[in-house]
Amino acid sequence: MSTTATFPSDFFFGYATASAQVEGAPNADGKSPSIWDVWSHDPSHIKDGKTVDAGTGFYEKWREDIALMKSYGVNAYRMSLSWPRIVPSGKKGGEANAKAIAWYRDVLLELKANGITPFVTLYHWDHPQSLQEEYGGWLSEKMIVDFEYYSRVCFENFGDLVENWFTINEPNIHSMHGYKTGQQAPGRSSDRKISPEGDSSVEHLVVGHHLLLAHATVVKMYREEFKKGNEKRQIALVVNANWGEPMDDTPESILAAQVFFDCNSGWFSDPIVFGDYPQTLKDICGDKLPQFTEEEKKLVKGSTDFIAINHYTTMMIKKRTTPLDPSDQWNSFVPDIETSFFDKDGKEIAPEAGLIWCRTVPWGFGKLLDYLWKRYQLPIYISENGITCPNENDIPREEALHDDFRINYFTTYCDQMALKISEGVPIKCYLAWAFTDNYEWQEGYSARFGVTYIDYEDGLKRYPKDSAWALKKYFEERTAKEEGINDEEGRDRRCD
Ligand code: PNW
Repeated sequence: MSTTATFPSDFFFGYATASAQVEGAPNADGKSPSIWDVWSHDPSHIKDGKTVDAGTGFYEKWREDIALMKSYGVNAYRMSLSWPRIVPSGKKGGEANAKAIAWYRDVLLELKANGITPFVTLYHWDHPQSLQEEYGGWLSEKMIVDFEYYSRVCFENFGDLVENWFTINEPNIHSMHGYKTGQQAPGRSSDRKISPEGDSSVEHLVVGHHLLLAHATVVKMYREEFKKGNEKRQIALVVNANWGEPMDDTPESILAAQVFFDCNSGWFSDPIVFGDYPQTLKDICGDKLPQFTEEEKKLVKGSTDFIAINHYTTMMIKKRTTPLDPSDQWNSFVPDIETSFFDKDGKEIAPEAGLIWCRTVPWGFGKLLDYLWKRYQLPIYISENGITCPNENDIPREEALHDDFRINYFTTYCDQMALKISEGVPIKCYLAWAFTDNYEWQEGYSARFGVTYIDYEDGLKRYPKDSAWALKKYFEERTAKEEGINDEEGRDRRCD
């Protein structure tokens, strides 16, 4: 056994995607429309004016994709299930769609046959449009009952093939962009240029509250009825966690950075570990923030088996001194803090990438990992991490395949993770975003996060980027082999 290896032999390495972003086939086999199917059909909502209809064609190309994934040396894959595919009516008691269930089972069996462990998200932002129309989606607590039913259908039909479940992806981003900034489906906002309906002062808080209760309700059901003493079966909430570094060492900046964490990530990760919202969030939101009853606190507290985070970037934080730009997605929630990619001396902390909100700041990832471990004392799973390269969508394919910018991002971020593991932080899993380029929500297909290039002009053909091979080599060189097994077999066994 290698003694210098950084990652233990049971470490999970792989890629992530989400149903709405890759599957395509919006009407196949009895699927009903999701909020993204409907919302993306208004071209004014999407940067390149394109709909989610095609995705990457995963619904057809899944077998080819799993073979490609396998060639990238992974032992894990994170995917999500489509609620409108599995329960087309969306509703409690609604018929479970046998064709959709059979399709997902085929995918899961193919993963298993290739030694790839599935991590399955129940909800990655694509609920049935009918629930949005009937009662406003997550604005209503009726959604909790319907989500519990849909989740039960999933546990009953896939429970034998899946041990690692995620309930909901990034409730913080979904609440903010779906119901405050209005940049993502269902696109509600107070800004009447964007949305005919919505109240940005409160809806995201109500939605967040219902998402937390829905998550906790499903975790309780899973633990009571489906875990069945099998310690390998686990379930968690996926929280988006960027790092906010104080601009300087003044108490104002240190407090501002704490407020940044509490109001973005702590909003969800505090309740599921400690049973209540962070005090800073309560102070800032006042009576707009719903309160948990004593019973709800008990339900929510401890409702995650580990800390799952999607981490993308780091920003410098200080108390606000300039007028607020209402379109600023981070600052609009917490008006009295300012975020920046420039330090106190005006120096850029990292060069621009392909999208304005994400830059390569690996040291911030290290600080976040320390902070999460200190605060929550639970194992950590990285459920997404990735970047777009500058101009990636504007250059010819041949050039885009040489994505050194992304290789630098992945390897420097993984080095931070390795360092923290060596210091004793229990990090168990690294799932990079994304396996392929895909539908990047309000950016359409114009932002490419994949380690696989998709040629949208030519039959959705797949081309591995250099980063796919670089990350494969990175983990091959640093992962311990199982004792008593030679190298090649050791890697195979690791996937069982
Ligand atoms: C995540 N931010 O969203 C989602 O889980 C994915 O579906 C998405 O494709 C991916 O990250 C890339 O965007 C995020 O502003 C949206 O920091 C916004 C942010 C982070 C993640």
